[in-house]
Amino acid sequence: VYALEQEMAGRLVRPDTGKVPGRVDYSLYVITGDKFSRGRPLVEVVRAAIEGGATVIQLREKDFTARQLVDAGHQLRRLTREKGVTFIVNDRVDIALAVEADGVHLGQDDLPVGMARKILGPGKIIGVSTHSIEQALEAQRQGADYIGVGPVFETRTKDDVQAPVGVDLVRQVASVVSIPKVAIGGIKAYNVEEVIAAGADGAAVITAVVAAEDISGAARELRSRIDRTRR
Ligand code: 3NM
Repeated sequence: VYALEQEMAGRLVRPDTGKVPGRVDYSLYVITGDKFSRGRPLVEVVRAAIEGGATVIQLREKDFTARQLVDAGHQLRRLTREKGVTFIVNDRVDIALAVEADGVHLGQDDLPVGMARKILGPGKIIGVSTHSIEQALEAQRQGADYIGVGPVFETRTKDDVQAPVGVDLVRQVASVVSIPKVAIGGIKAYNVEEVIAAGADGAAVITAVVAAEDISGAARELRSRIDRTRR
């Protein structure tokens, strides 16, 4: 029985993170945004976010070269591994693999989930940005591990962002989609409880954390409101 248990544990627990896939804590999902961080080094911003309670970190730097992404990715991988935090790379399946990230986050115009899975191999997390019920259901059908739903509120952080979808879309998605869903877009301490109450498994933020003067304090405030509201 012991040997069997060991074998099962070996299959279920990922050797790189010690985490069980599908058992990721999406509560406070912090995305980098170097240009909003007031010149503070990326790795220090992320360190403070984790200290405040971030459970997932996503490297998302649209203006970085591949070389810069690899350098930042290695630093963030080292830090997140040390802290036991999930690490996701935006858009770039190649960079995610190169830096041994836990997974990749894909937009509607990026690689389809199946193709990303084929490249990444088993055991990696694939997230997809969705902006409607149809896209949410399609991402689930394609085998995404989690989805982003947004922009829930008005945000100017993303260049090509669409009109806010509102908390109602989070509620509708939560009622029909069974994979984890993370609300995103304009989420702050004063409105985070609404999205969690609507059924989101977590809140994803850029500026609420990375642009804050007190990064760990901002993360801690969000995290405590999320934990308090979760059903
Ligand atoms: N994706 P902030 S909204 C990166 O709707 C991103 O898919 C969105 O930044 C989506 O927390 C968004 O500063 C920007 O509003 C989130």
